This record gives sequence, C-alpha cells and structure tokens, in this order.
Amino acid sequence: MKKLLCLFAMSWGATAWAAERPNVVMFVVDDMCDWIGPMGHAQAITPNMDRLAARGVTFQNAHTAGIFCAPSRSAIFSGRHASTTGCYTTQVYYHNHPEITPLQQVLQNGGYATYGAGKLFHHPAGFVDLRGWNEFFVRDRGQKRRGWALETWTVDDPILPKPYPNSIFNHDRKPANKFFLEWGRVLNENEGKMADTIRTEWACDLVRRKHGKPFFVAVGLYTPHFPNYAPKKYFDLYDPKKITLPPYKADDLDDLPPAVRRAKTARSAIHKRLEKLGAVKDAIHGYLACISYADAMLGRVLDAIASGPNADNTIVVLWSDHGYHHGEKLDWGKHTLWERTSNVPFLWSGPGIARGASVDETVSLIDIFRTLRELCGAPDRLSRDGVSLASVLRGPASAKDRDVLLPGMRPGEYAIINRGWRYIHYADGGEELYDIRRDPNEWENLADKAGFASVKKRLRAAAPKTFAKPGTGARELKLVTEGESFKWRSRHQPSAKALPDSVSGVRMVPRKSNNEAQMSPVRLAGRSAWNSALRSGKPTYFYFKLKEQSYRNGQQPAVQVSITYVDRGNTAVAVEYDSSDKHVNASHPKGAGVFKEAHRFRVKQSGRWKTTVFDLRDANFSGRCNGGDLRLGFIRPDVTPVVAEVLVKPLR
Ligand SMILES: [Ca+2]
Ligand SMILES: [Ca+2]
Repeated sequence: MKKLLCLFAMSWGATAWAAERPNVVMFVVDDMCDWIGPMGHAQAITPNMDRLAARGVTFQNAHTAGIFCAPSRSAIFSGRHASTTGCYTTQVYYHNHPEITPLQQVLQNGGYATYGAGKLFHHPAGFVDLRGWNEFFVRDRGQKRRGWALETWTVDDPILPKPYPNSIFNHDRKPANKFFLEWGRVLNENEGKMADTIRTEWACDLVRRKHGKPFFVAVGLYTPHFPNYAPKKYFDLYDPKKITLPPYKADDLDDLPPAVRRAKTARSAIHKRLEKLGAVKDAIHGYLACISYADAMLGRVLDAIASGPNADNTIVVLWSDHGYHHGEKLDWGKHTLWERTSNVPFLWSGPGIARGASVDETVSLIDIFRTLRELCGAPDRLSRDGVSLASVLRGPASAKDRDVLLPGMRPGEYAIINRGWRYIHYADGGEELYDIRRDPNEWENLADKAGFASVKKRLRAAAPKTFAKPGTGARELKLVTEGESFKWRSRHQPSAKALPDSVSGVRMVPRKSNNEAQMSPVRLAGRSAWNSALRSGKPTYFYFKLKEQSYRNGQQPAVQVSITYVDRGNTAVAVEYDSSDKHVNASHPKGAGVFKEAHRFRVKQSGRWKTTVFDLRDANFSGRCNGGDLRLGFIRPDVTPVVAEVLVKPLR
C-alpha cells in the first residue's frame, strides 16, 4: 500500500508539473509585412489572425532582428544579435558558434517535447539546426539526404500554375527570374498538395494529441515569400479593381546617403518595370492572396488546438521573419533598415496572456527567446539579447517603449528604432533619421538637418559598442551530407595540386611543445601543412626553429624567407624573429628575450595558396626566445590559419 501511494504521488507530481507549464505553438510566416487585419491594414483578409488577436496580444511595433531570412532566424533561434554572433548574412550560427544552444534545445533540456516543421531556419540545404528536436518534419527522406533543404517550390512541381513563369513580370523572361515577382493561381484542389499545407497538417496532428509532457511545436510557412502562388480561392477573396497601393514618393531616394541612394536607384528598375507593365496592383494581389492562404493555415492550427485536449494550456505565438517593400522607397523586397522591412506581425495568445490587447510600445523579435524561456520555465546557462515580454503579455499596460536594435548586413550597420525615431547608421558612416510620429512613411531624412545632433547622439548611444566580425559565410563553406545528417566544412582544405613548386633552402620545423602553437602536421600528398588552432579574438602563432647551425647567433644575418600559406580569413600576419641578443634589440623596452617584427602582410579571402617572400637583413637567430627562432603571428584571425612551408635561405 505504501508503495502504491508513493507511485500515485509521483505520477500526480508529474502531471501537476506538466499542467503548470504551457504548451507552445510557434507559427512562423515568411516575408509577411504588417499588412494584416490586427495591424489595421484595410484590405488584407485575415480572419484567423483577427481571431488570434481577439484572444491575445498584438504588438503593433515589433521589429525584426535581421533584415532577411537567414540573419533574422539566426538571431531568433540563437537569442543573439548579429553584433555578437557575426551572423549578419548567411553565416551559419551553429557552425561558427557551436556553444550557443538554440531555442528548441533549451526548451528540450527544460523538459519539453520539441517538434519542428517547415521554414524555421533559412531555406537552402544546411541551415536547419538539427539539435534539440524530438522530431523535425520534412516531406521526403530525399530532402534529408540533400542537407534538409526546404524545397517548397521547384520549377518542375506538378502543381505549379501553368504556364511557368506565370506572372506578367516574368512572361517574356527566359530564363525567368527564378521565382522573384512570380505570382499565380494554384488549382483549389491542389491546396492539400502544397508544401505549406502538408507542414501545417503535420503540426495539426501533433497539437490534437495528448502528450506526456509539455510540447513545443514550431511550424514555418514559406508563404507569402515569393513565388506568390496560392490556391485560386484566396485570389478570389479580393476584387482586383479595389486593390489600393501603398503611398509612394517619386523622389524619396534623393535625400539618402550616396551609397544606399545609388543601390536603391539601380534597384528601382524593378518597380519601374512593374509600373510600365501596369502590374503593380496585380503583384500586390498575389501577395495578399498568399497572406490569406497563410491565414487559412493558421486557422487550421487554431482549430486543431481548440478541438483537442490542449485547448486551455497552449500558447500560440505568430511572427514573420521580416517585412517587405511593395514599391515603397522604389523597392521590392527586404534587405533594408526601413520600416517596411522591420515592422512585422507579432501576436501572442494563451493561458495567462491578456485578451484582445494591442501594444504600441516598441519590441523586437530578439525578445522571443527570453520570453519563451521564462514562460516555459526552461533553465538556460547562456545570456541572450533582448528582454522577456512575459510580464507585458500578462499586463500589456506595463509595456514601456524602448530603443531596439536592428543589425544590418555588416558590422557597424544598424537601425535603432523606438516609437519616436528611426536612426540608421551605415558601415561607411552614412546616416538617416526619421521622425516617425510626424513622418510615418520615412520620407524626410533629417540626419543632415540642423537641430538633430542630440537626437542622433542619444540614439547612437543605444547601439552596440562593438560589432563581432562576420562569421564564416555559407559560401566559404562546403556542405557535406552524411546519410540523413550534414556538416559544414571549410572549402579551403589544403590541396596538393595548388601547392607551388618546392624551393631550396633550409626547412624549419614547427615547435610542437609550445602550448601557444598547438600545431598538428597533416600529410597531404607528400607535403606537410600545419594548421594552428584558432584562438578566437587572439593572435595565433606558429613557431619555427632553424636547424641550420650556421645561421645562428649572428653568423648569417641576411636571409630570404618564404612563407607558403592558405590565403583565407581576413587578418594580418606579423613575421617575427627571435632577437634575444641584446645588441640587436637594444631599442625594445623589454630588451633581450622578445620577438622583433621583421615583416607584415595581410591574408584575405581568396582561399588560394600563396607564397610571400621577403628579405631579412638583420636576423640574429639564437633559439632562446620562447624556444623558437621565428614565428608567424596571425593577428586575431577569424579562421584557423594553415601554413605549408617556411623556407629560409642565404641572401645572395
Ligand atoms: Ca524571409
Ligand atoms: Ca526621402
């Protein structure tokens, strides 16, 4: 009896634990701007978002954490801004920062069952962070063998609108612009075959079930990302004659800093072509149809939750990775630091969350991580950027406006946004400033106008003091698939073929015992290459000792040194020689026993083998300094340095 009671107590305890922690359904849409009913957009037909808003909290001024798919999603799932991870564009955060546990991992470690489907991360192969999922759904196993590419639409998809390309923008383009500015009607009967519908249904099955522990179900739709293909019935919701355009200003680009003005002027050709074709409204029609299709998928998920055992204990959060320009600032797309890219749908509902509330105060999608961590009671040993919105969700009146950061695509490029202002700073020093209350369309750049210096100064002070160097981009890496898993490897593996012919001279041997060097010889088709372990943010040294006795102790001061290395990363290499002899190094404050710089060169990003040759006329090799005669100091490298040969020969 005692034993039975004990078992009962344990099972009751587990149930109570599960009951007090909410399930979470994260519904993610792609490239969806603020054109939805709950954000006051007059023409979007979004009954299910309206329903979600009526039972929860809508943030009217939520801004993305990255200006296109990859950096936005990296920031959200890592809970860190690009300014600390270096994921400004397509850098893969879990390759560069394997120590950063992603959101789903933190929730799983905290006792949640975690399920993912669709576009949660960037869509090409190699971007799904496979860690921390109980299950991640893809439609066929072939996708897994190809690196978990999303493959939402392919040009040979049988349900594609016919003909392909379908939009007037692309009709006479052979080949077409792939899917950019493509829109068109899918047969209604094919709705169930669309990738986003299949992903949604997979999530619906999960949320209808009773689970033994709290669950986190994240489903990512690709729509309304281009191509704007949706079942015909969603196009039919809109009367093409009644579609209205957003406000445009023809000379809007004139007051931008020169570099962005040039880039956007070039890009305005897209908008001009649409106008020439009389197709602007038609393109917007396609986008609106896709918003309504996404809304219908949300409706399926909301219905599935409501009809099952999880109706009362499930949080729903909806977000879009960023917004979209439809001709504003003469642009079509994202990748900008303006409102059209930054403002996104961000809606929450569920147990403990206020109903029918609208929050105007500024928040950021970077806040998702800390909010869910708190709401789910998941322990997390890492610091994350942003703030938890849990108390605002419970009591929206407590919301306080704040400056949020939106990093751009390179270090030092960012926007600082609050309810009053948007300040933009480009890496080249270009600036924009908009008075949002007076100028919601961001038409008048005040950055160079008199009287705004203190506003700019205050906003600039809210930006990070330092920006991480960009991490290794996916383009610099090679995706290696292994069964149903994958890895990213450096493209710049030393290749025997690319090595230059050998030159005669004295071969130096690396000093292996010095713990600063940590070199490991690699056999490569008969040649040796050494790579030295990357010490993030610190110099990485290669130490060499001369075997040739006649060079030592000033016997042979004039030599030619040639260094063969892989040109990758972006750093300076200081070639330093041992100048333990006090006569040689008399000017150095530390005198004897230090390395003296003899030469300096830069490595860049070509990925090729290169050889640098230079003369060293006052060498005094002695072998007493750190045990090496010569060292190569890679100054704060961002990738592991690789050196194949160092040759020293007498200067003639
Ligand atoms: Ca996107
Ligand atoms: Ca302007």
